[in-house]
Amino acid sequence: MIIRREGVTLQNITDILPNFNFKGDLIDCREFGSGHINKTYIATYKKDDGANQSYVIQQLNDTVFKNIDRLMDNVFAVTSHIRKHIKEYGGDPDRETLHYIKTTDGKKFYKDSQGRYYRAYIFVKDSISFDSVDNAEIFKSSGEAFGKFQRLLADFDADTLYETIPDFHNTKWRYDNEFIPAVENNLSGRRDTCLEEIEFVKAREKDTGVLVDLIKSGDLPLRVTHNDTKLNNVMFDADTKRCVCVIDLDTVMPGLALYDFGDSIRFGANTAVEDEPDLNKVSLNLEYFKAYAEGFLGEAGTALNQCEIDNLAFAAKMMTFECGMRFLTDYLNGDTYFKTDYPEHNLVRARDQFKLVADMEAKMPQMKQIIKDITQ
Ligand code: ADP
Ligand code: GN1
Ligand code: MG
Repeated sequence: MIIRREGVTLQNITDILPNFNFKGDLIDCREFGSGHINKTYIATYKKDDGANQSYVIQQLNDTVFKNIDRLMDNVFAVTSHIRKHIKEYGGDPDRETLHYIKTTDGKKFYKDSQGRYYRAYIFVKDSISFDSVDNAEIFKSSGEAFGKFQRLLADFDADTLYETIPDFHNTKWRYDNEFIPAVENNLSGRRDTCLEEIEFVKAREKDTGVLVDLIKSGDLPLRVTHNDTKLNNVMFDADTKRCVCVIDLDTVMPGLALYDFGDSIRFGANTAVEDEPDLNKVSLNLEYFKAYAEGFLGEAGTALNQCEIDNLAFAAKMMTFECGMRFLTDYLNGDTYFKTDYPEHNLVRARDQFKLVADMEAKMPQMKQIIKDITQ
């Protein structure tokens, strides 16, 4: 069984900071953000000219990511590729892509005496992230950001990318090799508390191979994709509420445009948050679905083939199903992967995702019609 290593405390993160090329005097350092994987801090420095500069420091999760060296090579390669394109179209590369800060000895990450990994980047100036969608415009803007991200990487050589998590969105592989063993092994002893949810997943086994089979048959092309397109992985301008920068590049790998579309819908078109315990509040907001589809397809749409377009609505359901299955797997394994705030957290998240899947199944004809109206 994987044991998650304890993260650093605020007290010792300040001991890590001098290993990076930050400018000025440290005036504040605190934990930040609501990601489920890495441990994120924000440190603010007063520079010699009196202005403040904030940096983001992350302790990387090295049980999830097995080769930090190669992962950081990926993110440096991807950000410099995007930076080049941003310069070409006259954008602001320092604000529109992540800007990594190297260590004082010129490395891409710092490893401490206990073997923990850290990286740092400039806090995207005057930006905020959202954990839920406030209005359709915001969600549409995030669709544009992820669509554009995919477009900017269309000429990136996918063969140079290291697969940070193999089979990340291979739902069939996850079903056979993670979910079923988790049910059988029942490591946490919690199986009896989630029999209904286990049945929900098993009843949809045949769906798990649909996208994988379309890759095998050559109908769906692999592209360089983000693979973790939830709303809080994009930074918005604090004033205009327009998207500025796509972040969290740890899972940029060869994948399907459908994964990026589907995962955004899973998170942002839910009428409730991902871990809402009151399932009456969970449903698919069709207005948000339409807004995101317009934004995403407006930027990336012309590159998509008919098979990709035909499967957009199904992919939204599949990414929601896969994520629910991963939460349930983690609950059965004893919470070894996702950060949790209380013992039932992963089960609550899984139930929320499955309620959303059921609602998407009921609304599938409307979802398909919306895509048709946009693309015809
Ligand atoms: P995780 O993999 O744990 O999700 P992220 O890289 O997404 O980690 O970071 C967690 C949160 O920290 C983000 O949702 C965002 O709010 C904030 N964040 C990360 N990087 C930056 C940045 N460069 N500028 C501003 N905020 C950031
Ligand atoms: C994780 O890192 P974060 O919080 O952005 C996870 C995604 C899940 C998501 C569910 C590397 O994303 O795959 O969809 O939680 N990231 C990884 O909220 O497993
Ligand atoms: Mg994140």
